Amino acid sequence: MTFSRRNFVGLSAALAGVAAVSGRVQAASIPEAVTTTSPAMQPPVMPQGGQSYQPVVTLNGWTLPWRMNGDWKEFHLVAEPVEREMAPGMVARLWGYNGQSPGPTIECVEGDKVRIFVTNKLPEHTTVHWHGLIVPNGMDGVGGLTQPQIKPGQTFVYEFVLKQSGTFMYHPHADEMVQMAMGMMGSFVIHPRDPGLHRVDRDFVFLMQSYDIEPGAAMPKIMTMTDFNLWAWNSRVFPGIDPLVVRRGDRVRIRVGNLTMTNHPIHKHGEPFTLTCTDGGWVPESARRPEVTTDVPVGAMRAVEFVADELGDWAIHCHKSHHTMNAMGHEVKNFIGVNQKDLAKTIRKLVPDYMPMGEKGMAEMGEMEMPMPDNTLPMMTGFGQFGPMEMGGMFSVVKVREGLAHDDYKDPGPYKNPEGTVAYLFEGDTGPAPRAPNKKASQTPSMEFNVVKPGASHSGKH
Ligand SMILES: [Cu+2]
Repeated sequence: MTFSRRNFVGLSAALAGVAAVSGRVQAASIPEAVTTTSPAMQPPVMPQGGQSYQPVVTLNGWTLPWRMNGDWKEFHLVAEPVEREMAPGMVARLWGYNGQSPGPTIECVEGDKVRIFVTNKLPEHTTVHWHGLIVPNGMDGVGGLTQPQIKPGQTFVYEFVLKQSGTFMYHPHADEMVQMAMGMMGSFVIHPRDPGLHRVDRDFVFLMQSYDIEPGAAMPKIMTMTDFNLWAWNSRVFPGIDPLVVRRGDRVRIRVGNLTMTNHPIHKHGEPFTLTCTDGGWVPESARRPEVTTDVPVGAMRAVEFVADELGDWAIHCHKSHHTMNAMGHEVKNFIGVNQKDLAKTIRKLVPDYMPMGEKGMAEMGEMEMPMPDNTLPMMTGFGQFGPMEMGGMFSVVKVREGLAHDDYKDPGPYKNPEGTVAYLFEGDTGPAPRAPNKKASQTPSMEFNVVKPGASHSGKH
């Protein structure tokens, strides 16, 4: 059954008078604010009350439990300062909801009547905007424009009926620059009322953040506009991001939202995917096309789907190479091809354990995991079964395995490649060594240049 707009308007008009009154009476009791301090991925919350859908799994996150009050689904969000482990070895002091940043995922069904209590435990006022949702104007959460701000200590109530299905998010619309830079956001997923529509076997969701946290510090700098040093998925960076574990043959959806200051081309290895949903709704079949990278613009969400046919450990990452690195990236110069031996000797007189870096590229940093100040992460890190991975930031792995239980999201460990299917070292005769440049020949330039002296008349030769 689909929920037609006309039925819907009739229904809500009929209920409007009643709902306005009973809403306030019902809202007199606040549901418990469930909270968590763990960055570990929590199992999905199975549908209740006769509803049917494949629940989403939030990477390194969780789904907010609700209670039924009459026919209203009631949630309680608490905006508050939180501590978030971004990866083992680094904890950030952020702002979020219900103990974590991002906040818990709100998961509903098209047609649900939702009542969301928002308690403000921040030191300043806030609001919540329901990004992409069609709500009455006064529920849109734009501080000053559609409601008074929620002052510290106050609780506000948002009430609306969900008219759409798809992929959405929530975030403050009050002192946005600060509050989003501090990590305040969460996913909002609405399943179609018809459980057969857009059905998948596994459904993942995460939001992207950028932080500027100096090595050794824990608070993000909120004035940064471009030079962020931590690129995060659900306020985690590689190797702290959960793998996306799927069973071979599963139809898989990955929903990604972007609340950073730049776009992120999200790229998956393995098999192509199809863009099926944005925060504006479902993409019509006729407009879908296969891709292996989908760009997620600022302030947008994208959902892609694929059937996981190919077994293995398939990388999924932002294709901007600086976004798959962690902090310390800015001050590093390019030393490729520079012999630093003499320089190193001189510096070691002043700094005994100075080590020159980057002579042959940066890969050696991934291998060594240099000593660092407390509470920061290596720029390039992570180890796979074949060695250092030299990654950070927005990177994870889609792990496709045979015969998993349908609700098994545990990391199955590294993929066991069938014999003879891994790139291997050539051990035969490599033939003559690459020709060394011939001194005599090198005196002749390999390219000809026409030098035109300033002031001299141009010869007209092209
Ligand atoms: Cu990126």
